[in-house]
Amino acid sequence: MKLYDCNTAPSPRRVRIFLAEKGITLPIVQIDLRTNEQFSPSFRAINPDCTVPVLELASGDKIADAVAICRYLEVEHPEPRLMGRDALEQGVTEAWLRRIEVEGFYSVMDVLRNTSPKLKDHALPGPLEHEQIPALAERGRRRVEALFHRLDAQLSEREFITGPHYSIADITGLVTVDFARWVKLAIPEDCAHLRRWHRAVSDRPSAKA
Ligand SMILES: N[C@@H](CCC(=O)N[C@@H](CS)C(=O)NCC(=O)O)C(=O)O
Repeated sequence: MKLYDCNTAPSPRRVRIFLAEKGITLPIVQIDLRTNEQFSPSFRAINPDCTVPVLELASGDKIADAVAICRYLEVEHPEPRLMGRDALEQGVTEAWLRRIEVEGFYSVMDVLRNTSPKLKDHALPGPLEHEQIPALAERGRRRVEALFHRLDAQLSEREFITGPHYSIADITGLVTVDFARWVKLAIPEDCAHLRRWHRAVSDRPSAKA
């Protein structure tokens, strides 16, 4: 089993933190997104979507999606549980994971990809060209700010996003907050609970992954 990664990119960082929390080490192959290695014929053969992360299994099967990789690893290496310990926790964790991903992670991506001159005509990852739409960047900023306040309220009564246990929702939350700095979106001053949580999850050894 090996992981195709890019050590500066946020999507594979979600998997690296998940692996670190599970105590799993894997051979890692770096794909350099800065030099567009993701579009090389050799990497296209591994993932025609031209994105990282990709988990390649000993069988040759490949999983080319961060959350799908985590789900596979959760089944193969159940402890510690990061996606919920029973049906209710699994449902709640999935709901927060998707909220943070859609309203946070993908909104930061909308801001970055619809404003960066380097990504002109590449407003979405992948091999197809997509023009930049500046209004999506504006909407993305508003969605991220709203999510930060929503998370602050959630964390006012809980140690972690879904309750007393650290989960994949915290991993995606951490990666989203750190990714938001790329577009100069910081945790708002009035979000004390979100700040407290961000300090705590950043102090975990896995955050260095
Ligand atoms: N659905 C994929 C998307 C991953 C993704 O967008 N990865 C980015 C890095 S954060 C990428 O590979 N971008 C390549 C590019 O911008 O051309 C997942 O969540 O795993």
